[in-house]
Amino acid sequence: MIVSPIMRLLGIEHPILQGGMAWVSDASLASAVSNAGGLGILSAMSLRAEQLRAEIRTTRTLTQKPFGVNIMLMSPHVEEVAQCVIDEQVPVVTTGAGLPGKYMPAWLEAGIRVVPVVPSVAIAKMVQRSGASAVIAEGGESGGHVGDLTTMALVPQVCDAVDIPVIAAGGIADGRGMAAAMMLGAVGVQMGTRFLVARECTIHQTYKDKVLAARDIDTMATGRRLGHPVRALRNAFTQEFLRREYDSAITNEALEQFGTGALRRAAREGDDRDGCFMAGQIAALVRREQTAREIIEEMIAETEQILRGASQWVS
Ligand code: TUI
Repeated sequence: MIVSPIMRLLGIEHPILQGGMAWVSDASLASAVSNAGGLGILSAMSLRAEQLRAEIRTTRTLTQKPFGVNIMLMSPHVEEVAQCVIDEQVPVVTTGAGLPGKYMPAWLEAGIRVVPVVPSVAIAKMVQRSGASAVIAEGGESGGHVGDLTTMALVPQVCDAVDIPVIAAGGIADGRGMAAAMMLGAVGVQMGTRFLVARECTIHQTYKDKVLAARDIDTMATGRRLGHPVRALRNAFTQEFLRREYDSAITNEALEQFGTGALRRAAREGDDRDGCFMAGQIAALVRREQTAREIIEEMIAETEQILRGASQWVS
């Protein structure tokens, strides 16, 4: 068993969070992770409040355990989903792709534990001041919307800068990564890419197959020009996006428009020409489909073995 202060804080049995991934993290995946003792997280992505409410209620029929909702702060419906998590008494909210400050007082008032994803020390300090219970320090190895710093550089700097627990994310897919994150000062990990291939993950099989077949150099980040680079598996879509990104005749609005709907096409339709298959740099470490429980139990067993063996380096 691995013991960590976030187990008590979040009401979980293992310090592993499942990332809230748009078009991926639904009631099926989140409930499976929570039932296995981790923290399953639903993605509010660009849902309307009524759609999120339905997903939250479905999750409650599938698990008695705590779960979270990830709110993507660039969503056009952020105001209504921010209220929805209060109405539905969701125990944990994680945020991404922006600053949650505006919503914090109402969430704290409702007794919600807020755990923002942060890409830098400055933002970690800011969310600590506004009442975050913990932070997820996510390095740019991760899939989706990425920050500049690597997990290796970011996690210890965030740990030094804040007094609240730090969870590491980005580039972690096995016990080696989890043990290393704990050596950097993290009290747990959040994983996205490894859970893409969980049996309970409902994405298109083509997406899973692409993750399972990926090599180390098969992801790339596109969209720097727009100020929010996104890491995904290289394919026809990322090639074309990159070409347009370097074409000064194409406006930012047209480039945004080109990206719209691409993640849905990947996750729901398995569209390898026009879909954006977001995944982290450790996709190549993910080699087989397993249940969420198998993933979590294997992670914990490997981490335990590595942490127990760590004293071999000291005489
Ligand atoms: O949010 C993520 N990963 C995501 S969001 C997403 S959907 C999307 N699609 C297209 C463009 C943008 C988003 C796909 N993957 N991870 C958490 C994360 N948060 N990574 C980085 C940040 C972040 C960045 C800036 C958090 C706070 C922040 O504040 C600074 C600011 O200026 O808002």
